[in-house]
Amino acid sequence: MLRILHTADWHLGQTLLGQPRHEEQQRALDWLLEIIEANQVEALIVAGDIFDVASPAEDARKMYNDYLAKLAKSCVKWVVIIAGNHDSPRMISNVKALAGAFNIHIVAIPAPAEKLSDDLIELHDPTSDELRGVVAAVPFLQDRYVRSSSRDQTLEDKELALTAGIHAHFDRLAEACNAYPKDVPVLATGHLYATGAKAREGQDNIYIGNIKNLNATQLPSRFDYVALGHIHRPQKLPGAEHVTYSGSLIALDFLEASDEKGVWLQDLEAGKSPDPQWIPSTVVRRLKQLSGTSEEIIKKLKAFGVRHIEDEFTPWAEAVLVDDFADEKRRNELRQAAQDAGVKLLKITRQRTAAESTPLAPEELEALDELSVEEVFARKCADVGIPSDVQKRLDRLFHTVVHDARTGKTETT
Ligand SMILES: [Mn+2]
Repeated sequence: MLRILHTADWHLGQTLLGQPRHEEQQRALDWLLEIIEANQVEALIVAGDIFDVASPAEDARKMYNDYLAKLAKSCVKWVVIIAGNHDSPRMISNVKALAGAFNIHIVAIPAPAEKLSDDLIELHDPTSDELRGVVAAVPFLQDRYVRSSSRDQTLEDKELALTAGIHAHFDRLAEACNAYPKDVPVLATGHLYATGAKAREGQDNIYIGNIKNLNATQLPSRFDYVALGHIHRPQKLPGAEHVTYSGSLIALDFLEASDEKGVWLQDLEAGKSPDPQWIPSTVVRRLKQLSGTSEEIIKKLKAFGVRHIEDEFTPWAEAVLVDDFADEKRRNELRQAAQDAGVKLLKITRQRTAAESTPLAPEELEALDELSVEEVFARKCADVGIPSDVQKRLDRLFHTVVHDARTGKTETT
């Protein structure tokens, strides 16, 4: 039996509407260490997105390095870390050799077919050298690693080739694992979007080449457990309950606030269906979007503040004015009410009414700087008259490009 803990999507260095999350992230990592010690975890799996951006700030890098040092001193015998789409493979591998000396294995770029065994992490007991388990580590698979493209391929052909390439990668790893004795548990870890996974609306940049990239029910049976990252909502996949997402460690934005955060604890035995135990995190900052007229929002702010008056972290809110003006007087009233309620108000926006959202006559043209880039793109597409199925794909591609530009990523997915 091998006791593992599965976490992912730390997004160290993330900020929300300009607010740093450093303190919460540090507390969440400390909590994780407490869970590790309390349960005498043997192997920790971190399924990608260690950092929020490819070039994280200095304090986020320090948090990562310091944490690896703490893990090295903990009861954990092995750590396996893979790169997610937010991570710069080179950046998270900076300490690969040093970490490797402490049984912390970082896999950032998938090994080429002829060196596939590099991505099979053998968990040898540090004392007895007994082989206790194997981890097939699959970092975020960029298009170019799994698919050879040709110019005359249609978009559909490319998507199919990509999915086939990703499955082939997992299949090859499982096949290589057949060399190990049958009683050695094997788990896989990856960072991608599996069919059937429920992502919250609007989580951007989740596809590789626009599609759900993995069919969990078709993964090789040699994998006793599959620890995934990428989707921020924790879940077991329907029809393949040994395939799970741990979700992000803290709620990364207002839309994730209603999801519980935590980690999966799992005692792994070869050939036995796993029954991962969910451990909810106790490190929580309450985030809430409050909408209505300014009067309604003020009431909601008070109730929200009272509910969380004892919380470790000041609750954060975003106010969305509906059917009301967003003049300076109302904004000041909202700010004051938030302050009195012990709530930090990060943003005040106003929802456009249906009448305002209809296309404008030329004489009412808005200034370009009043529109978001998404709005400009949507209107341009509407002008051109693009079929709806093509539009969906275009939207995804556009969001990927905008997201990468905003997060400073140079490699698009
Ligand atoms: Mn992520």
